[in-house]
Amino acid sequence: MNRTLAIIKPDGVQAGLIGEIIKRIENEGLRIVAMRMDKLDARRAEGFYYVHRSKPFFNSLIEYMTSGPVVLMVLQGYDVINRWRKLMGATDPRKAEAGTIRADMGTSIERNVVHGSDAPDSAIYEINYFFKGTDFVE
Ligand code: 3AN
Repeated sequence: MNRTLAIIKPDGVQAGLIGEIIKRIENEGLRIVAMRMDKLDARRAEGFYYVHRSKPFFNSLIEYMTSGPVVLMVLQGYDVINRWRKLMGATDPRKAEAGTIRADMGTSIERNVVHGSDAPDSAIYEINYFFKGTDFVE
């Protein structure tokens, strides 16, 4: 699996960080093979974060993820899941390594600017959740 789902979350779009984040993706040598802006409603956000449905932060997470537009992207490249997660940094911006997107731009463990699939099976689920075959360029 050499593809992963990346999301620029509502706080990132709101703060005008789309360009900076895409620049970091391109500088890393990852290719964007599908991309669109979207505004998630609760049903779609809940389905996407299904694995977190019983967590105490679930309702707040859904409220945040539906609070404004997002940028959905499929990234492609060798070892892309790990490379994108390394660019993002740890979930909690305070614990994220210096120079990562979350350390530089995140404001809390919830409002952490970006999403990336964490494993090959979740990448397949997440990519298919938002994109269909004809959305991809080669
Ligand atoms: P990651 O996005 O680093 O893979 P996950 O999958 O554990 O992290 O969490 C999904 C999203 O849920 C995070 N990006 C964040 O917005 C939110 N989140 C995770 N943990 C917490 C928490 N303890 N409190 C509030 N929100 C959280």
